[in-house]
This record gives sequence, structure tokens and C-alpha cells, in this order.
Amino acid sequence: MSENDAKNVKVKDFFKRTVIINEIDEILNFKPETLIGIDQVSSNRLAEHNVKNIEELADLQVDNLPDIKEIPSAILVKWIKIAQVVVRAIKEQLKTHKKLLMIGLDNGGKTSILAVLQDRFSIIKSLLPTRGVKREKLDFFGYPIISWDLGGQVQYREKLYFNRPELFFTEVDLVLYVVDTQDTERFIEAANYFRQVLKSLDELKEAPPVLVVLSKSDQDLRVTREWQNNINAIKTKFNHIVNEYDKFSIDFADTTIYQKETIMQMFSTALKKVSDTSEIIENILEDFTHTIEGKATSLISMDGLIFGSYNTTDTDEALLNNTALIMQTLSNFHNSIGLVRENTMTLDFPLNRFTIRGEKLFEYSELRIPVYLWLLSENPDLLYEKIDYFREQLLPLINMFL
Ligand SMILES: Nc1nc2c(ncn2[C@@H]2O[C@H](COP(=O)(O)OP(=O)(O)O)[C@@H](O)[C@H]2O)c(=O)[nH]1
Ligand SMILES: [Mg+2]
Repeated sequence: MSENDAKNVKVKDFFKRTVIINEIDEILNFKPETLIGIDQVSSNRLAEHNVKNIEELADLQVDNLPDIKEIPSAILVKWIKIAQVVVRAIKEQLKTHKKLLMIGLDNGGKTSILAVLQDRFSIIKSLLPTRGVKREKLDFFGYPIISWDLGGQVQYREKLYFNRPELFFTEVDLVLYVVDTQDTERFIEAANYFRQVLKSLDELKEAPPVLVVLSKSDQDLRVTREWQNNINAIKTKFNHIVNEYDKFSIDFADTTIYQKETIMQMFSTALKKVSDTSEIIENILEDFTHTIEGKATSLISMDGLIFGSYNTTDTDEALLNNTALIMQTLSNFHNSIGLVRENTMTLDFPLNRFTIRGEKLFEYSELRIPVYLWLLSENPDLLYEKIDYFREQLLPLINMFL
């Protein structure tokens, strides 16, 4: 899943080989000529008739075709049908994602926040800004975060966002609205754009939860009266705007790039709003399993609670979980006769060419029950190599959701 969208695009075969697909949601906005069989001249003719992209092509009515004399109607109908297949497939694929939008005025700190995430989790996949609208996208363990600026010198962008809001605001699972708490001069502008965003969402009948990110809440400032006044002013204003509608829920989280944990906390708040804990843990395990080229992973406590697991086949899942539970039973027995619990348990199956290994990660509850990460892999070297990465980078993240 979090293996980048574009690689899994099932509709790729409909496009010319030279077409580069970075993000699937972008495809709807591609020109018709990107499709196999549609030449540039015809694409331009279509554009003259207000059919500028694939989505608009798919929206044409077969029984009410525009009169384009260079394009025979039988051909046009064929193109419409192809566009419809593509659009349907893409919408289907988009639905399975949890899409997080990060927006706010330019200079608010969005890119910096994404950079912190990227920097902490080298596993996160990033995509460069794409042509046209300048957007940044990060794949946060299977949760795409799309970011762009509002306001300032970027009027041409606003036009696009607010004239064709459906391209940006549909099927959004969470809006992260970033406000620079130090830039008092632009509070009003920030609030106005916020209202415009809610209005667009409302018109599209969308009501994702909203998390207002109070950025640049640096440690030394937080103790000042002035900063506290700023925060109160923002909260009052934004709550007031939200109350103009009775459908949005709003929350606030303050962050500073100088304390990375504030950014982690903000994201865990965000993810908790869109997914349940086990789904988040599973996404993290999935990415790790890919990194170690493993076949299955499970996070299991010594009393048999499975916190989350990832596997590609049912057989691997059964193999891993059954083996893990038996090894844990053995470990409990050893412990009961006074042996020290091993931090690592490994079982090699050389004839079958795989290894199962359990790594003690932490203890949970007052009873201090050990929790192990169990891995099934045909390539144990990678598993040994990356376990420290898991411990240092991913475990703190998982702990936020337990
Ligand atoms: N003091 C402070 N400055 C920040 C913080 N986050 C970002 N900045 C600065 O604000 C400026 C704009 O940040 P940027 O991430 O590019 O904003 P964007 O336009 O919303 O993407 C940069 O000079 C950053 O160094 C923060 O938490 N504290
Ligand atoms: Mg930026």
C-alpha cells in the first residue's frame, strides 16, 4: 500500500509510455493526449471545447457529444469510455487511502515540518514537487500527506484551489491547517483562508476533522505573555469560524521544529483522528517488513496479545504467529524456572531457507509484560542489520499509539 502509489497504478497501461505518473490523484488532471490513441491536435480541439483533462473527458455524455468536426463521434465515444475506466479505477484506489492535507499561508512552516518527519524516518518516501501546482507530498507509513501554500505571492494557485476545489478537497481524511504563531500581521489573512477552505469543503459536502497546527511555538516564546495572547487570539478566531458551520470538529496542536517530539505528537494526534491504532501499527510494520525484505512481522506480548501484524500470505501469518506463540510459551517456562529471559530468540530453518526471530522491544502495563517483535524472513542478514533502526526510529512512534 505505502509502496508508492504510482508503482501500483493499475491504469498505467492506458497511458503513453512517456507519461510520468507521480501521484494518482494527479492523473484526473492530465491532458487527454496523455492517453494512448489520443493525439495532441485532437487534445487541443477537446480543450477548445472545455475538455481539458481526463476527468472532464470522462464526464462527457455519450448521447450529447460536443460537435468537434475533426473528431468522429465513434472515436470520441471510445475515448470517453477509456477515460471513464481510468477515472473509476483512480477514484477506487484513492478511496483506500487516508489522505492528509497540510495547508496554510506560505512561510508558515509546512515544509520544515515535513522535513523533520522525513529526517527522522528515512523510511518515509518523498516525492518532489510536481509541475503545475507546487505541491509537496510525503508518504507517512502509508498515509499520504499532501502540502501546499495558500496566500502571499501565489494568487494563481489560489485560483486553482478555490475555483476547482474538487481537485484538492475531495476525499480528504484530515486537514492540517498550519498557522505561524509568530506572524501576528498575517493572522487575519490566515483566518480568511481558513474560512475559505471550510467553505469549499462544505460546498463539496466534505467534513474532514481539522487539526490547526500552531507552528513556530518555540520553547523560549511559549513562556511569554505575548505568545499566549497570540495563541488565545488564534483559537478564539478559528473556533468562531468553525462555529459558523456545524459540521467540522477542530483541534489545536502546537509545534516547533526545535523540539521534534512536538511534531511527532502533532502527527500522532492527526493519525489517531483518521485511523485506529492497529491500522497505524500495521502500516508501520508493513514498511519495515519491506525494508528488511521480510515476509511477515508481528508485535506480540508474552501474554499473547497481538498488537499488530503484517504479512503477504495467510500461510506466512500462520507460520509466524504459531511459531512465535510456541517460542513464547517456551520462554515463559524458562522464566518460571528462574532463567533470565532472552532478548532475542532465533530459529533457523535452513532446509526451508527461512529464519524466524523475536526481538524483545519493551514491557507494557504495571505487570511489565514483555512485548516482542517477531519476524519471518528469507534474508536474515537484513533483519539483523535493521533491527536497531526499528528500535530507535519506529518503536518510539509505535509507542505513541499504544
Ligand atoms: N522559529 C521557528 N522558525 C521556523 C519553524 N518552522 C519553520 N520555521 C522557519 O520559517 C520559515 C518558513 O518555513 P517553511 O517550512 O519554508 O514554510 P512553508 O512556506 O509553510 O513551507 C523558514 O525560514 C523556517 O526556518 C519553527 O518551528 N520555529
Ligand atoms: Mg513550503
